[in-house]
Amino acid sequence: MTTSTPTIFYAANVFTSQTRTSQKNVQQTIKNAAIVVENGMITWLGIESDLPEQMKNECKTENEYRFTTGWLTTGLIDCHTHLIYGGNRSGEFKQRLEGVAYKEIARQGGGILSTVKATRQETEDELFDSALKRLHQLRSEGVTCLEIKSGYGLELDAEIKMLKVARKLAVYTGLDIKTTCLAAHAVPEEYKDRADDYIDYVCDQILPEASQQNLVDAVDGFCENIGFNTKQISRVFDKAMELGLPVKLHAEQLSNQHGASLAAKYSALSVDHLEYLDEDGVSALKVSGTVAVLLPGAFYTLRETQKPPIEQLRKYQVPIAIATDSNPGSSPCNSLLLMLNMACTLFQLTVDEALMAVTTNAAKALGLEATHGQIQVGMNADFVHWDVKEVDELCYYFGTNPCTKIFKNGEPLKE
Ligand code: DI6
Ligand code: FE
Repeated sequence: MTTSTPTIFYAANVFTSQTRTSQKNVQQTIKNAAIVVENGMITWLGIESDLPEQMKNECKTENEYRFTTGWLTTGLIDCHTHLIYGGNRSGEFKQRLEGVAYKEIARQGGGILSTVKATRQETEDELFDSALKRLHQLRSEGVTCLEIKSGYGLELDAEIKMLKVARKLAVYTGLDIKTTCLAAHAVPEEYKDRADDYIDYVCDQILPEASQQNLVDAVDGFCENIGFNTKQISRVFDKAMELGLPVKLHAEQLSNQHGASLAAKYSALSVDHLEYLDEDGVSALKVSGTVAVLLPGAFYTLRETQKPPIEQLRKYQVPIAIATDSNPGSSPCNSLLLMLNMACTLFQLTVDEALMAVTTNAAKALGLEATHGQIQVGMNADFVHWDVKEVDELCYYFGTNPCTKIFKNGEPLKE
């Protein structure tokens, strides 16, 4: 990379998302701040009056941004999405309104499997186009980094197709996208009643090929009585370890299968959903340093009444992230800001917890904590400017988008 002249961001208010610890110099908010960016990275951060004259002089005026009102935060991170899929499931939405349960629809071959059918039929270009629209919605609210899962292919070619689309979206948009292979999402029709054989196929063919083509950054599974049991998931995880890939897990969403404890044994980056997580599971997460990802959109859509064990997660100091779970079944939602509001209102997260949950902790859920999720020296210069008086308003409003400007690696984001 060539050395460029520095860019300086002046902002009336900065929320840094730095993790509060006993050590000094952790500033979560800075008034009258200056941030110096070189080669896409933050090289100086502090109050404007402390900015060395020499740095100020090195910077050309065209390389200066000044925000005299509002708040600057780091780019938001959506650490759990199923953004790529064919069709939609509004028909099932109507069935659910008439009282048919999500699990029942899945058992009748609808649910995930109906999206699998639609996804297999679409071309790479078709999938790219619909996912790009959803990605634009996320981005318009300040998302600069996200995760995208496969899992609606459930056969080698279709899983590879989805993962390729995810890689292409990253190149096309310039956003940071982590891909996750979720081949162990459901048992496809052609393996009906042969879940173990399907797991053989996932381990022997899908994962090695996806990894070989460098299409996958992590491996996920759906541990549930309508998904896979812990024995089957551990076979998938063993394969992931062999391929040198980190793991995550859809765990305790509809029942307690003790998937979180299993995932912790494999030092999972995250376990996600967690409504039915118990204290043993929470303490296992503490030991492994795994992030608990909460998905209020799925909780809301399925009209779940059991909340994730927030108090216990706090007690054990397990980092909490929030994501959209954007998918056509349980969370047809492309708004991370709405998830912030829902996590506060439905799960009683504090505003501070919620903001950390879509920045610092979401970065950790993707293994990106060294470079993403905070405004701090040494981190990527991904910034969002918000037209709000207090940063709390990001959680307070819903159905409102106060984002005015987005910067990726110190550059204004292209439309
Ligand atoms: N849990 C979810 O919420 C998504 N996948 C999963 O394992 C939803 C999948 C879907 O309904 O399409
Ligand atoms: Fe999910």
